[in-house]
Amino acid sequence: MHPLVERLFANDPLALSRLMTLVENRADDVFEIMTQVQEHCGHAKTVGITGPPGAGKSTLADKLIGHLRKAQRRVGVVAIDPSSPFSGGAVMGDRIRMQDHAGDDQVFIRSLGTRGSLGGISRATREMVKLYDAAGVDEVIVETVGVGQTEFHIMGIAETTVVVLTPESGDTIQTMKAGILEIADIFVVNKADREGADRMAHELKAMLEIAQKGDWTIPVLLTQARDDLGVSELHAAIESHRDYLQGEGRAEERRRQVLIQETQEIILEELSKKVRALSHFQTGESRISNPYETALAVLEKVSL
Ligand SMILES: Nc1nc2c(ncn2[C@@H]2O[C@H](COP(=O)(O)OP(=O)(O)O)[C@@H](O)[C@H]2O)c(=O)[nH]1
Ligand SMILES: [Mg+2]
Repeated sequence: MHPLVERLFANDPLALSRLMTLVENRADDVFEIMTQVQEHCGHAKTVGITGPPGAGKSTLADKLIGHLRKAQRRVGVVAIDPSSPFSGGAVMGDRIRMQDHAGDDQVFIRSLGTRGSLGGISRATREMVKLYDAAGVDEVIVETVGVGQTEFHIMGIAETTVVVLTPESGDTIQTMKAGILEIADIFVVNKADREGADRMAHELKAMLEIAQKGDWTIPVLLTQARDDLGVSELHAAIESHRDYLQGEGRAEERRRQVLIQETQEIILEELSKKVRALSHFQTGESRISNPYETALAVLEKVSL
């Protein structure tokens, strides 16, 4: 077994951290590591928190962690930060906003910079969640910034996706109608201390009436994350959504879909590694006259 995986299973937090770094850097031994880690997964619950920058996602996550800790749950956070190309400086703000739990050895927070392809980010995020899971974490929160691109990929990673908006998000909703409806299991209008929160919630509810998503009624909650108002209701809504997923084979069907998606991601990333290893044209050594012919030559070598 990979020595770090052995230490992970022996509850070594330093091993967890080192494995996270290997995953983030897409190290060569990730494939081997994850093959071993996979056997120990399946326990952790996952929540995705997404929405525009500044909506209060990290503040909300921080308060949610507080509620989960009261329920004796071990918590891991993956904060995906597209503004940060390197992990070192990523989500300093988030670290500050989650510092309520800085001294708690049952709370882990990791950031993931988003250089590389969306597919790669999706796989790396999934793998970080699995590392937490195998390390005995009960609840994994995945925070992603954005409306319409990267957050799309927490679909299939998070069982429950919370979309956080604010009273000022009117334009966001207009431009992304279909997109957010597709990903949201729960809506939160945060900063409800500000004017227009009720109107925003009404607008969302009106939209949801037109586009009902199966037999799960998407709740629209008002929160004031900074003051921990409405967060226990959010926690309860997440629990309800989990109960809903358990019903009528939905969890089973979801697992099946996720496994297919994951397998495709792994194949694509491994293939593209092979292609890169085979292709010296990237270094400018060879002259390409016909890109289709060159591509075919490379593909023929890969498909051995
Ligand atoms: N007025 C108000 N501000 C809030 C509330 N929740 C968070 N904030 C502030 O909004 C800013 C952005 O919060 P943050 O959690 O970093 O947002 P993120 O970018 O979505 O993660 C911070 O200054 C928070 O203190 C709230 O309920 N009301
Ligand atoms: Mg944040």
